[in-house]
Amino acid sequence: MSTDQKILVTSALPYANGPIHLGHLAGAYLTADFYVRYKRLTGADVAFICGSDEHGVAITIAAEKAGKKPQDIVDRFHKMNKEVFEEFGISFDYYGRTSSDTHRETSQEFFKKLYEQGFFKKKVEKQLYDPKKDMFLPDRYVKGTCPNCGFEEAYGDQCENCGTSLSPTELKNPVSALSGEVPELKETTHWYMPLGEVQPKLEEWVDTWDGWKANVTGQVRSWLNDGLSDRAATRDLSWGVPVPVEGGEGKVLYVWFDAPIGYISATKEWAKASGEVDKWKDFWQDQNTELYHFIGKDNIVFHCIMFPILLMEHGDYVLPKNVPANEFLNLEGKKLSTSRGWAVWLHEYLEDFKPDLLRYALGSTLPETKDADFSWKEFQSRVNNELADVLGNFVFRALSFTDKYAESKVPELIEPSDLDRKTLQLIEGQKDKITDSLERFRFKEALSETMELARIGNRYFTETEPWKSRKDDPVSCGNTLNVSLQICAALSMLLEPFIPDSAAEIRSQLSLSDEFSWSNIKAGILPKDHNISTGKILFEKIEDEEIEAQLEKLENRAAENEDAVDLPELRDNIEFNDFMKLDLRAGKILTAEKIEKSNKLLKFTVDIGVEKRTIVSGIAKFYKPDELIGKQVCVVANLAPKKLMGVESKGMILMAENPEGDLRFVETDATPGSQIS
Ligand code: B3M
Ligand code: ZN
Repeated sequence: MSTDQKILVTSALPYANGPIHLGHLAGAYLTADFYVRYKRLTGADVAFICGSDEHGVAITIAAEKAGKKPQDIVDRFHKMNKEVFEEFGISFDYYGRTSSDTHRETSQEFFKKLYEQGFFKKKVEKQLYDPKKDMFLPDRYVKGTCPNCGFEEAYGDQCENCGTSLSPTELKNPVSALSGEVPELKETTHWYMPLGEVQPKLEEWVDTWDGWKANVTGQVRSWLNDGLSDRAATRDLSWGVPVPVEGGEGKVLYVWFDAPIGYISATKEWAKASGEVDKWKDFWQDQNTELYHFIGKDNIVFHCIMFPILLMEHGDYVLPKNVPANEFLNLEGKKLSTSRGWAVWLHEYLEDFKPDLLRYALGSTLPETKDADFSWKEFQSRVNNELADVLGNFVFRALSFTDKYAESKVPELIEPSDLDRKTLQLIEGQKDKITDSLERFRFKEALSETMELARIGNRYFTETEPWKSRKDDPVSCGNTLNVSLQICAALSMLLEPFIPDSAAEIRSQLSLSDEFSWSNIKAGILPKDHNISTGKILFEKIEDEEIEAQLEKLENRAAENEDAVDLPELRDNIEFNDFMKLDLRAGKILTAEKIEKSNKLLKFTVDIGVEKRTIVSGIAKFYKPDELIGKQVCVVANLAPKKLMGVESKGMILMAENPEGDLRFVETDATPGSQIS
């Protein structure tokens, strides 16, 4: 049943820095899976590619917060996210990761080719720098006010409020996300993508777009109207794909340069794993391939402007045929927020409910053209009033009636009435509507037209009253069962893209094979005398208590997070010998004074028994010098000396950081000089 049509579908590579939640699903994964499952049934040759985005500041910041190495973070969440997608039935053909060798090679090759073609502009520019942390502050290492919409929590690479992609220096009132300090400017060299120069070429392509969603074209047109500017393709960071050209030492590719190339590297790995090493080329380099990127709206600029420019400049690859981006999903009327605990995590959902229930409920509330809201009450009513009362009820009625009164066989259709015939025609009528909606990426509509067929079946069954005709008009009763069962059979296939487990269950109750194609779906799937099995309840109703428990879980977590107790995770174990290398001593502060020209540093003389030490500490924000004299503190006595604002500091006074970010002394009443162990 294979056609020549090659379709490459990608879903945004989620950062491997946290678990998957409902917002992710509604943005880039569920609709892609609907589409892919449908396309596979049409016989198209489909590759559905995704994977973990394991680079960028989103990862290093998460690692720093957790007191772990970036590799540990990405290993953990790559595994977890891959598994949860699988459990939820997102049918990727391959789930890669951007820390793989193939990816490093592919993205370096890509960069080098553009470099050799003279695409990049090398520039020495001043960039934001955190002197306290001794590092540049690319992307999310800086927060500030968006110059475009005034949102105060914008990141250095993008404003999540209005979607604009930004450079750190464009932010108003920038602060370092690491230290909270106002950054300095320092010179550094980078390779820039001259997006403005290639804008005319991009515009030519944008003009050919056909059938793209208004929310996508609208955003893109507005950026093009503002004019594109140069964007750095490299960063001063140590985590990422090393810049493979001279002068690139110590620098890595910008995460939004390498991540989309991750789609290509994952396709390569998939081809290799399938034993046909070159198969990836059929998908990326054959101009007849249809490439679709499924993403959330915050990724539009990268998939519709930046990555296409890179693909065009490289020249060997196809461009996307469509980017059906979704808007945002809210939760119970509020913006989803992982840090505030306002989210439903997919792995937690799966502990309580089956995948299909959420696939249906979320599929019915997709933020396709505007932001949408998920609520647990609506989830319950979709499951109870639609899945259970309409679909489940209809299939159960048709099958159990056949089981009881027609020896579990499909009765022959004999001289069907007008209503019988019209109802049979509606199967194909609905199928055409569903197909049309799917082709136009209108998934909510496609799903509701599918459920409409179950409604049609239910109404028809009620109207023809087989429980009456059974006694006085057995032929008409047989026709009712035939038509109803044909609807069930069509539903068991039409539902496959949306709720695959339930669709398979209906097919199994109807003794239908799982091997079928979209073109098989028609009015008379079941031949007369086809044996069916006993109808079983497809969907249990969800009780109010179950929904209240979910709401309570959500509220409780939000309340816990309200005080922002953002405690770092425990660090990895160390050996006792490593601990013994520390020389910790009890000390007593003898003098304390401010260091001029610094609003952070205090200079102390500390008696540590064996000697008196000068120690500089960055706690001026939290204490006045006078209140510190006589304080008995803990000191790291063998820390290598370091000069701070011209003063040599010999040792460190131990401080504990409160969740609010205040520093507090670790005090002791031991005699100065006592060893702490
Ligand atoms: N990881 C951003 C995000 O999760 C990013 C997507 C990459 S797609 C190539 O929003
Ligand atoms: Zn903004």
